[in-house]
Amino acid sequence: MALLPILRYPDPRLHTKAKPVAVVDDRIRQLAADMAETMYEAPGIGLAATQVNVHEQLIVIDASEDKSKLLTLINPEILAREGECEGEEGCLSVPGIYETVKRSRKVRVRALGLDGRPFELDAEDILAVCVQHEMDHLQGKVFVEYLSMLKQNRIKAKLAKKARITA
Ligand code: GNR
Ligand code: NI
Repeated sequence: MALLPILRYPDPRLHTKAKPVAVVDDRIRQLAADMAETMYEAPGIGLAATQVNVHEQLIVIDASEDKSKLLTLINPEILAREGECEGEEGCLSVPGIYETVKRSRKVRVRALGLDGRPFELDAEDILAVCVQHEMDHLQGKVFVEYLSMLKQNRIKAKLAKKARITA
């Protein structure tokens, strides 16, 4: 097990489009375990491989209250969407920033599990939001890109200032 460093916005590597995982092997299972450890330690409710600078389609999510429902989604695809919702989002790659984003309220997702077999997941509310947020990461998209340019520039300035203080 290992904690992995998380890329911080506006790192250009966060805009890399992830490739599908070709084979679900021990390398992928090790990466998923390290990502889960990193997510729980952060703490966060999801983590995409993009955020740890691995550009393959792998995400881990645990949106449960008691952190007992770890989900690993490999090569996820959205099969159906229903409804709309707006909620505040945060991101481990954009620390301290919380902004409202519009998402589908329900999604049906197909993915491969750690055993390499396909499964389907019906997600709603926070779990559905998290799946969409993580799948955006795999496409190279960070949630702040839904905001106005003005807001994006303010966020960049705020993070740059904070980085100067912590450095
Ligand atoms: O920990 C996280 N919380 C969160 C809250 C609202 C909407 C999305 C998220 S995902 C985020 C972890 C993260 O950055 N995943 O990419
Ligand atoms: Ni994120």
